[in-house]
Amino acid sequence: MNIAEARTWIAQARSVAVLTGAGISAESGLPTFRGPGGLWRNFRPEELATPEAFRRDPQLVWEWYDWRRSVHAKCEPNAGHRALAEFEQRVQEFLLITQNVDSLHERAGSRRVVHLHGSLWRLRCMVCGGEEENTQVPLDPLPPRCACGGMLRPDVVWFGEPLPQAAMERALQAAYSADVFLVAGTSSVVYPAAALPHVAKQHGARVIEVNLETTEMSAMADITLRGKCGELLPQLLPADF
Ligand code: BV8
Ligand code: ZN
Repeated sequence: MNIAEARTWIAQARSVAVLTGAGISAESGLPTFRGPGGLWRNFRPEELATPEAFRRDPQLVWEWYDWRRSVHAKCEPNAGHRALAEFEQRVQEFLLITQNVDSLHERAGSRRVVHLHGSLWRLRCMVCGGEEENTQVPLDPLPPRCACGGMLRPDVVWFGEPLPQAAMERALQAAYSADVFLVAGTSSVVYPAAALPHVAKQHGARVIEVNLETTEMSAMADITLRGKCGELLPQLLPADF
């Protein structure tokens, strides 16, 4: 496993972009989507994280999100999150792009973070569109209500919904200009996020993957590092100036 070569590429890079998925939060105790523990009351995320499911049974979908918020509230960032926060300090041009809806990257100290799929801690009104940060656990009442009386939804991107335009734009710009594109802790099955390393490679980036297992994009990566984010990411840090 060529960690030394990956570390050299990163040390020589002017611009580094990172895409993370649920795997980077696994060591903090958060279940991933498609791994063990990803089910809730035997529902798969694809069955609940949709506008149709919310329209059909907002109470059920809200119970799932309320449960996830309660689990997230007890979790701490891990060494993988902290290593990426360090990257931001040591790499000239750096952007962290995450599919995760948790706030562990920010709590680890990352500032330049793009959330492609929204946030568990932000709610949006179905009537007036108003958005609010809300960290109340458990939520009461459930479903939560807006001051205008409308029902609030989680401000996350459900399957079949477009990603936030500004977030996707920033992520694409970073993919175009990256010398190194690092993909950590994602199964790379969800689009358009999973397209980002391909875009980076087309624009000349070297692609490094960190994952426990082989994924949909392992074959296109220049280096694949098999192991835990919490153990491998700290080993990829460029030396402190
Ligand atoms: C859109 C937010 C269009 C909500 C999420 C057929 C083919 C291709 C695409 C499609 C298709 N049919 C439909 C689509 C499009 C669809 C899609 O990609 N579906 C997939 C399932 C096939 N995409 C969409 O619908 C997107 N929208 O396309 O809109 C459009 C355009 C204009 C106008 C209208 C519409 C929206 C996608 C966003 C969906 N929302 N989440 C919520 O969280 O509740 S997706 C969900 O999956 C999460 O965001 C998650 O981040 C994401 C990806 O999952 P991962 O993060 O990768 O997690 P996973 O469990 O899968 O994998 C974990 C990995 O970590 C594993 O590889 C594991 O080995 C590894 N790991 C575990 N532990 C560790 C580790 N690695 C290292 N260390 C460890 N310790
Ligand atoms: Zn409202």
